[in-house]
Amino acid sequence: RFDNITMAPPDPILGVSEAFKADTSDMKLNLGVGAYRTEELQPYVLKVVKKAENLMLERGENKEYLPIEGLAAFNKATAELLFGADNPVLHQQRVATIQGLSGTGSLRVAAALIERYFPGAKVLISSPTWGNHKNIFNDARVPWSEYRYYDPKTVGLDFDGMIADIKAAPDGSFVLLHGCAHNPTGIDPTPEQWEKIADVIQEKNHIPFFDVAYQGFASGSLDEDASSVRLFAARGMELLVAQSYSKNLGLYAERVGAINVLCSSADAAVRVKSQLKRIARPMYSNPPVHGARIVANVVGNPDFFNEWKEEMEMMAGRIKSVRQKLYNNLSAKDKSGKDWSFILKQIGMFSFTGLNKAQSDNMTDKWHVYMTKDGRISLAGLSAAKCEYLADAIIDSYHN
Ligand code: PLP
Ligand code: TYF
Repeated sequence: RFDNITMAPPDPILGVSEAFKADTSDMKLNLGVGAYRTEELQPYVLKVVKKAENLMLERGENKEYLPIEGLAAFNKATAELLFGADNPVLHQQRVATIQGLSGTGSLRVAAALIERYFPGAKVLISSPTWGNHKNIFNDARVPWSEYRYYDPKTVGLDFDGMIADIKAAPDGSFVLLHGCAHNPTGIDPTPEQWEKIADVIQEKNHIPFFDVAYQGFASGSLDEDASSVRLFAARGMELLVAQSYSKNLGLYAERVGAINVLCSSADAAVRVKSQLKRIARPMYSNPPVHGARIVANVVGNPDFFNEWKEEMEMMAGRIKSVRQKLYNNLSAKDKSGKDWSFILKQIGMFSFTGLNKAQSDNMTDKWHVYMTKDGRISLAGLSAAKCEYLADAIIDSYHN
């Protein structure tokens, strides 16, 4: 009976926010969850989102159910943002797109598709990766294994290890790739490395599976951040993409995202879409409308679209500026001669500091800096005013 159910462990990322709330220190700083904060460390609703919502309210749109595949205008907009509106794969109607419950829900539906139509196929995931990836594939009963990604010696990419592990996997595996701004390391392959990754995946008949949770947030440019996916698509490969609007439009709680399956023909795309709908129906029937309408309105209106891009650049720019400021403080204050330049090489919301678990515990226990125990800090939760304090905390934790 229910009495026999044991306690589940807390989420290693979202659990950090719970611990932060309970801390009464004035110095406390939440660098756990990847959520954008203003310089005042407050949550931020994009101005363009408020404008779109006002417009929606004025229009008095209804709350009828969406179809299983979601809002048509959203699905069109999201595939165009990802592939580029003039990409031949769209004109050829080779992409099956359905709206999903943000990045997580989209990954889960894609995982169910793999489980159903590729029985026994393995998903290769990077080591390390976003903590929820393993949960998603475990729950979908999709076997997975890890490929090398992070090299602690260089605090950079273990490119040779990555390639070797992708080569060693059984032919026809799925390779989960972070489209841009790898979570948690902030380390992305270079364009030349992406080409080599595509070579090996093609050679091995693997299927790339992109998780795109930060489009526009890494470089500040939507197109540049989609270049990895577009490079694979241009090679004529089939691929899967899960998209999220949590970060780039700040729609975290609205749960808006999409599953895209690039197929080899328009006919296959129609069939795949019918099966995606079949998977979604008994899971949640149909997705929520509000966030999808916001995306469709923002992308569909040139003024709004430009405003969105400006706000994304502003957010990405603020993160870059605290990244630089943190580096400056670390370099100036640390007398050990340690090279901190890896911090500047990382991109996106996060920085992988290289702090181990005991050092990360020191950050929290002594300095009230909340972060995940793998040494990741969310720079989106850091203000310019707190950079010096954070540098002191990191240096103290490193050398103790
Ligand atoms: N994938 C990665 C790599 C992430 O960092 C996140 C978190 O933002 C997600 C997927 C999905 O998040 P959400 O379900 O909020 O879209
Ligand atoms: O890695 C992060 O911080 C974000 C947010 O279960 C997040 O991706 C974290 C945990 C989670 C869902 C989202």
